[in-house]
Amino acid sequence: MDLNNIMNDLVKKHPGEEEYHQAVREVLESIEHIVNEHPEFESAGIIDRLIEPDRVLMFKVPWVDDDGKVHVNLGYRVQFNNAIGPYKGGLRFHPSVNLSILKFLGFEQIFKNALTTLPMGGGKGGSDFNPKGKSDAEIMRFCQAFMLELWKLIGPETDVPAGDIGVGGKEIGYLYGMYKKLQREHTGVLTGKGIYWGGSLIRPEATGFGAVYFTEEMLKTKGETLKGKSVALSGFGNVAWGAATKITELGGKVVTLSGPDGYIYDQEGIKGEKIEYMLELRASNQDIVEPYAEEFPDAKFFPGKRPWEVKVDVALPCATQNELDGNDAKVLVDNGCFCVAEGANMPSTPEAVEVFQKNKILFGPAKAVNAGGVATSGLVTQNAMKLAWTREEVDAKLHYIMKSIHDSCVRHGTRPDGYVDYVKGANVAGFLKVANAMLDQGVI
Ligand code: NDP
Ligand code: 2IT
Repeated sequence: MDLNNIMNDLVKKHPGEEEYHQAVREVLESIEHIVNEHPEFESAGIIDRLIEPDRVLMFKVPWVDDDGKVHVNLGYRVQFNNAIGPYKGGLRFHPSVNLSILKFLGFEQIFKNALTTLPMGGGKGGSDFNPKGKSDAEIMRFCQAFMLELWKLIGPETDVPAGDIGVGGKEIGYLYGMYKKLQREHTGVLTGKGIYWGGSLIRPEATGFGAVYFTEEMLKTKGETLKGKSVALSGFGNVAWGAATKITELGGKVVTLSGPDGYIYDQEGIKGEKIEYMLELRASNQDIVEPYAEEFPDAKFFPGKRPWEVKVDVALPCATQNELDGNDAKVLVDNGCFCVAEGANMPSTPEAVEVFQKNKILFGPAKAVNAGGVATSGLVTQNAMKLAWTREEVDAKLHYIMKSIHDSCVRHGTRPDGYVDYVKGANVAGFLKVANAMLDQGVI
């Protein structure tokens, strides 16, 4: 396999789609040796077929605001690969959304979903709609208009969307309501639903909880636990909230959270009512974390800065892609941070990953660390009996899946000197499963 040729071709075909190129390069770099050992992958064109999505669907979403003004946003669904199951992946509503971002997320989702051990393919979708500052009625009208196009493309055995940045339980509710009206049936076509109408307990917490379970497994390999450790978190959304809850429960101390406006440092620890306050911040749709420092005067707000300058033992980036660069990584390592786990998708730049791995600290990549969210969704869609599992049952299954993902990473990523390259481990384990399924199914 000629990595440079493949990448040059991809860049030529899709110029400017940098996040997409970044995600593909990272995977190909770590599976190159496997592909070279398997001539059957080469002759079946597995790599060429894997790096292009099956299809990209794009549509306009016209909607009317509270003042009667008409707006037009772009809507997308990228159905990337369904070798091992129906396309599955979240919807992101954020002004930065474009094809490059959705293709990177859809591509990552293929391997993440394969790692969960459940039969789910990879996809992603969303819109450049900005929920910030919108009324509930506007969000509802937007979701309804979005679903008016999306419903033709999805189905419980075809493609099962869920939430991501800007899409939580509220938006899933509006989207599902419209789907049900158009399709005239209740089906498991979306995950992240409300608990009274088919949703699962623990799903809102699952990504954050799973990320912390994975972190604990990594720490265990060094004879460590989270107890007494200081932790820097970024973001203040769904994933950051779940992670803060579980870290605190396990005896760790979360000292930062962040938003696009800057970060909060709270040396007393972000716990109890302070974690619940994060939900209020998100619900306010204001897009800022500064009010935290007004509510809790022990905390300090650092405008325009990122939390990676704080001295901590463990860091969990939980906001968005490329939010932690090479310099941030150096500062973290110099300050004694020895474990980084990616709650968000691709939050570390390639330079940052290099710094972590060169310094041989524990580094867990997103597709392994944050797979608990989609895994919990997958469990529920499998639960065709429509039984409602208890909190404990879902949590135990989630815990088990995160441990088995960690085992796969160790199996495929341990270097001769004993250092575990979790990036390689996750990529190889996910790739092998998908590539073998594609081989079995012929050229389609
Ligand atoms: P939320 O919308 O609940 O929160 C996202 C957080 O990131 C918010 O604090 C948001 O602030 C912040 N953010 C978004 N863009 C930027 C930016 N450009 N700069 C700084 N901060 C930013 O989303 P989630 O918590 O669900 O998602 C967080 C990350 O986790 C994403 O990378 C997502 O893909 C990933 N993830 C989510 C899963 C899930 O189940 N929800 C599962 C696996 C991964 P604001 O929105 O105000 O800009
Ligand atoms: O990035 C992700 O894994 C998600 N946003 C969750 C996807 C899902 O289908 O639950």
